Amino acid sequence: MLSDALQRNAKHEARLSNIFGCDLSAVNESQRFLDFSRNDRTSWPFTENLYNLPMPESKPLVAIIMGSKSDWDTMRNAVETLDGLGVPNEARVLSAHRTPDATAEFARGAADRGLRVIIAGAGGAAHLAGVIAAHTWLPVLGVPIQSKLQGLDSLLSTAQMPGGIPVGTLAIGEAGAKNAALLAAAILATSDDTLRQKLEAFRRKQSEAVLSAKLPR
Ligand code: RP5
Repeated sequence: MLSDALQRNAKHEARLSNIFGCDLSAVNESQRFLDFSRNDRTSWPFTENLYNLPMPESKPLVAIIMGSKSDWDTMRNAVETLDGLGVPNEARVLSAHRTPDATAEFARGAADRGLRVIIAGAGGAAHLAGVIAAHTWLPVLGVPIQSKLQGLDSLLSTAQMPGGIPVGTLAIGEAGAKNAALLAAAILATSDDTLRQKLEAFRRKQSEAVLSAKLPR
């Protein structure tokens, strides 16, 4: 059973290393013992730990909303990045035009449910992030999804909010989803030292990976 859990963790780490663009095993290894010795299992970066114990439910701090199930391949980068940093999150599909009432209801109740940052990804005439931002004071980060117009329509619809209701807009596509998660984590890290240390460790590993890159020649 332990070896199964180890294998699953190794697979998970390999997938996250791919997303983060560097080898996270060293970061995770030291963090694992730090977290476990502090009994701080809310920041455990995996849904299952080495002892195959289920994670306790922790209240989501970040919501990842997407306009359609077809956005998942992009937005999963945000979810997996937050998971990798141990940030409790929830993800769901809500559409500003197909489910307008449910979208407004979600946004109005988000802060009271304990959410602290909302990430919204949408494509085309992408008004989802702006509509959500209109109904909450929480910071809203927008991810323009690749579209038939290469995501330029999504980028402009998300970024070009008239003054008064801000949407912090990231890059088009996967990089934007990943950066939205890193930015959400940075916002939370202003009042969470453990998370700040994880972000700093991630930056160090990323720099090391760049400096030790071997070119194919
Ligand atoms: C938007 O329309 C979604 O965010 C998605 O990017 C785009 C296309 O949606 P589907 O027609 O694939 O559901 O609302």
